[in-house]
Amino acid sequence: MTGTGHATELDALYADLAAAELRPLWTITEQLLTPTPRPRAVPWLWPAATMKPLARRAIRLVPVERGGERRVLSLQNPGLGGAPYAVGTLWGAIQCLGPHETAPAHRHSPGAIRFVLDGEGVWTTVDGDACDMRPGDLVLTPSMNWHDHVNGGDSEMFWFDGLDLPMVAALDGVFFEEYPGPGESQPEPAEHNVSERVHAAGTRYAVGTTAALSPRHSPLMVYRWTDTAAELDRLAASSDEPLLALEYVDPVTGASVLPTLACAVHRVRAGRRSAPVRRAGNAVHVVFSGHGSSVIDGQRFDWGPGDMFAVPSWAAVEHAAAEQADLFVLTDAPVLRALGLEREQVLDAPQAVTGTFVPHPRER
Ligand code: 1HN
Repeated sequence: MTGTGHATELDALYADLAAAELRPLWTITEQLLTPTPRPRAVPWLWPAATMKPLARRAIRLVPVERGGERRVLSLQNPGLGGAPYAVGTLWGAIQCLGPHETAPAHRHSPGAIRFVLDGEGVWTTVDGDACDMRPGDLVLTPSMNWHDHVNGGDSEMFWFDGLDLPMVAALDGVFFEEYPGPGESQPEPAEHNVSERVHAAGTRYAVGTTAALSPRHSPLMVYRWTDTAAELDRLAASSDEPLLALEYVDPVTGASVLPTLACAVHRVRAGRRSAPVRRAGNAVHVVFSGHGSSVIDGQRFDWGPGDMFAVPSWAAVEHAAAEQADLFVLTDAPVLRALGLEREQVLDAPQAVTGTFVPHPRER
């Protein structure tokens, strides 16, 4: 009798708690305090063979205009319940501009990076500095810097966009403004690539992923692939590691390129396999060159140039390539480091492969 009375009273308590918008922790402790991170985002790969034909159709059918602002196809991780994010903390996308198109100038509190995939003729003007974009270049558009993209050439251009938008949105810190003009884009300056002329002599690369922290962004807005490749070659000459990791850094402070985002290139050496590692924090990888495969939490992902893949927090990841491969890697590492949340675990044996990722059907 007491039992039933107690049960009835307990049911009433839960009903009254719910009605009062109160939630008892003891019923949800295990889902909140997981032993290790349990990201909702899943390991996923978006093949270039799927994305590029769709981007070309969008070039044909959808003009770039004020309001829509950009022709951008976001990587929408199927684990995130319809949020247009590659992983919980990072926006990733393919952006394209057709010949002689312009994407209008605007600025916003989320910071962004561009990693150029292919084409030629586009420059991004960042607070008045026109930065020419060529394949393999990294271009920064930091928080609240005006930016527009101008295709002054006759070819299509494709690049990867990475933003800290999900983090800024989670902090309820999103601000956005259209460029007040005159005109929809910033005036083209007589001289391009000014930040490069001033800052490109400094040290722009750091080995590994241990850049300093800074609340400021790098004053250098463009990191050239020719310089990145030369630095990778130098590193390769003095290291026997299967994976060479180079982080792009602020040439003045040695910090990550943006306060919220770290950018790196990982070169997987021909015929080598990297050690499996787990890291707290999310990552998006963009294949710049080479073919290979990555094992992410036991699943094999085969990749080639232009493919993009998501590595959610604490997923075990290792890369292998028959030929030399260069991967551009975007992470939220500076935020985790700033908050003392950085963690890494190197596994001592290669993962058992339990399946192979099959992407959605390709365009024909
Ligand atoms: C943005 O401003 C750009 O300027 C690209 O190219 C992608 C994704 C979300 C919000 C703003 C750009 C974006 C974006």
